Amino acid sequence: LDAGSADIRGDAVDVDAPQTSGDARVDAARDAEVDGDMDAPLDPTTSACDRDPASTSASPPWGDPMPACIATYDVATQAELDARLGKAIAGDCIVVGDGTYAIGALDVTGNAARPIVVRAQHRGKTVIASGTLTTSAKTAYLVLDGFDWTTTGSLRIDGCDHCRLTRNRFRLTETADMDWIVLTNTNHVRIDHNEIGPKAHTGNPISIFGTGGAVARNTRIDHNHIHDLQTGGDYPSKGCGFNPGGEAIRVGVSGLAALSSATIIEHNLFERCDGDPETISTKTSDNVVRYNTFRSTAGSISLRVGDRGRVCGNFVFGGGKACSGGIRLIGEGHAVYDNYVEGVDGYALELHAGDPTHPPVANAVVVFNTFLGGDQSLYVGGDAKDCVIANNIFTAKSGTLIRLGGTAAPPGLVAMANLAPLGAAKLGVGGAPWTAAFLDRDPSFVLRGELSVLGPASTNAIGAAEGSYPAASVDIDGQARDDHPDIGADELSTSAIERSPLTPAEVGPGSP
Ligand SMILES: [Ca+2]
Ligand SMILES: [Ca+2]
Repeated sequence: LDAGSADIRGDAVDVDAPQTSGDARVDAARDAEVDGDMDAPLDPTTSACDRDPASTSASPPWGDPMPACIATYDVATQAELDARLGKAIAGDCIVVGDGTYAIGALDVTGNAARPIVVRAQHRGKTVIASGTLTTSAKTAYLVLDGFDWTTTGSLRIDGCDHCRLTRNRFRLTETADMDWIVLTNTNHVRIDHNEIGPKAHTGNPISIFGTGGAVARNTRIDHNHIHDLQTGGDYPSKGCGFNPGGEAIRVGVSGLAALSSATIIEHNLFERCDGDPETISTKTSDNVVRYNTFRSTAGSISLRVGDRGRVCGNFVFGGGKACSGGIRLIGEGHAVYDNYVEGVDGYALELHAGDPTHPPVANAVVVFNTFLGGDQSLYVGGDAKDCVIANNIFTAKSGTLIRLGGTAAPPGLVAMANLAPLGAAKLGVGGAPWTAAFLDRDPSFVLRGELSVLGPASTNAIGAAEGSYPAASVDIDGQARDDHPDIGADELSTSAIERSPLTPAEVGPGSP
């Protein structure tokens, strides 16, 4: 897809950015963005999980549905493709025949009503076998749909406004460590319904990055199947992957932590993502990680630095894998609710004390989760400040259920109405507030599919929640909590189940 032509800009006035902006819908969208940028971020402790960060004004996700093509062109050779891209204007759909192609600079400008769509004629049979995709600030509303990416290059998406990578397969050819898809200076990019992996070398399949004091914003990463990330490295004594820089998705770097990137990571399936102890690492603010499923993955959801994150409605099945973990929090104002974590090797929940370069967790609200841990379930750092841990279920198979980083309860901790049936484990802490806030009572789970949920006999959990947490208005199933909420991620309800753990058939290029 090497546009490779100097005449893109001069070929048609429609492609020139200022002229394109004459489209009323584009103007409206851009105005809305500017307005959205000026809104204060949502308070994660009071906003429901399905609300987007204030700055992501594109809802529903852009491209659902995709505007119709104004003109459709079939191409079957590299030369035809390059020629057509060289004169692409808003509303063009370019359908690329089976075969092998090269990618390069792609600076084309569509608009909200008339994107430029470059699509494989037969999904997966058009192979991007060489080259590196680059874009510039001129690129807007470009859609790449259905390609099989095997190139040794990468995707350097810079400056795109509303670009979309959809229903592709990414299995890039690696000869060294490399990031695959890197976003810089973008706004409203969507990466959806792709298959990503396997990946054998260190580096991020998806990196939300920034330059010059800015970070890519309002990215939506949804319905992808991300799997089989490398297991190299030498994590001490565990035999599992540990190569810093191998996160499945990395959002920012520490120097960008104060910036709002408002990334939404939702409805993705992660399987065997073993490249880094952090499967997802967010290093910016106002990010949302929701409704994803993680299986047999040697890492955790880590809000590594940055504030006001939301982690809600995720299913994590560690399968006992070494170095699998649940949710780790550092930074201020995070909200964690409606998550189901089971069978992880590390902590199911970690409220981190921070370190010399990362401030400790503060003002986190962790409510209505089910944490079924391995040897240990909950870690609370000594400097964790003013956090709430309420209405959760914690279990550990053995060992100590709770471990403290300090010698006493951290300052300002509000803990209440958690069920912590001990079985063969010890609570690990004593006195206030622990023994009264982590009750050795059986939730009397029943098995529904692979989930341990409440049943009619779950009297210790049903209606036993305390406090008011309006953000957690629906449970892990997407069912509404009633006026007497139940402890844990599940509310016992007869209403329809809206969400379940994801399977490969429900994500990726071939999914509905
Ligand atoms: Ca109830
Ligand atoms: Ca339920």
